[in-house]
Amino acid sequence: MQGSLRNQQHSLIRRLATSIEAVWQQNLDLSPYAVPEDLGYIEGSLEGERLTIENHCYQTPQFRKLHLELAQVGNGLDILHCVMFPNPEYALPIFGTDLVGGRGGAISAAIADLSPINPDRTLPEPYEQALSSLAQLQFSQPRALPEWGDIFSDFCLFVRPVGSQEEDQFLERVQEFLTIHCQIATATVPLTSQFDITQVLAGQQNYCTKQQQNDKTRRVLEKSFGAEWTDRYMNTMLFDYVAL
Ligand code: BLA
Repeated sequence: MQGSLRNQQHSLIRRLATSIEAVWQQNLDLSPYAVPEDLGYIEGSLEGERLTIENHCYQTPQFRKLHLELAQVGNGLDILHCVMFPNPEYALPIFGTDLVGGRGGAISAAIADLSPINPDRTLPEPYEQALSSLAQLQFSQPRALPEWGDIFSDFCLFVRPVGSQEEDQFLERVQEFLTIHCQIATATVPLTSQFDITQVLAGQQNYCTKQQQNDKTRRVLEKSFGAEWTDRYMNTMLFDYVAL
């Protein structure tokens, strides 16, 4: 699972990418996922800076799509985006993480969550238990969620990590989220009731339509690829869902 982009990226992004793939490989039964042919490796530059995107996708019995994306805007901005979309037969939360920052400088946004997909926004009991027993962390610059961010759980971590100690802390917490998630997911029994499966699909759809409202992501993509391409990319690659 080697990529060329990550070697040029911010060290926290590089470390997180490597760590995500390691946890996946250790805990899940990965098979290839067919990325639409023109969306695996993408370069664009319309009016502004060159944007390069590298996509890594897998599937497993529990997850219809594991998506790890690395992106680089010009020479300045580095991005890591990762979402694990469960199969609709598994009533699992959606793991997501996003890191955005300048290469030489600081990461301005570091977010990670296991997001509930049921209307009352609670996580399945094994998740509540495991996540509640993690150590309390302190970050000097917590960040506030945008309006569409009501999809995230109470365990959501959203910070601007300052210094290498906070970067390490963020990385470790994401590793903990991921390990807990993979272990619970692989022990979870699939749903059989069509009603329950429909509820899962509705929850996933809500998650995706909210994420599609992130104007900051949209603006970065539009500058290099235009509005039409960005719409397609956000709806088919970043936050696609199985329609009800
Ligand atoms: C913020 N996402 C951002 C920002 C940029 C991007 C430029 C603003 C950074 C800042 O405020 O400091 C850009 N993110 C991208 C691009 C891609 C990307 C271009 O993934 C892909 C090519 N976003 C996600 C996921 C989550 C997420 C999975 O993709 C959460 C699990 C969250 N990103 C997220 C949030 C913000 C953000 C909550 C802050 C939005 C705001 O403050 O309005």
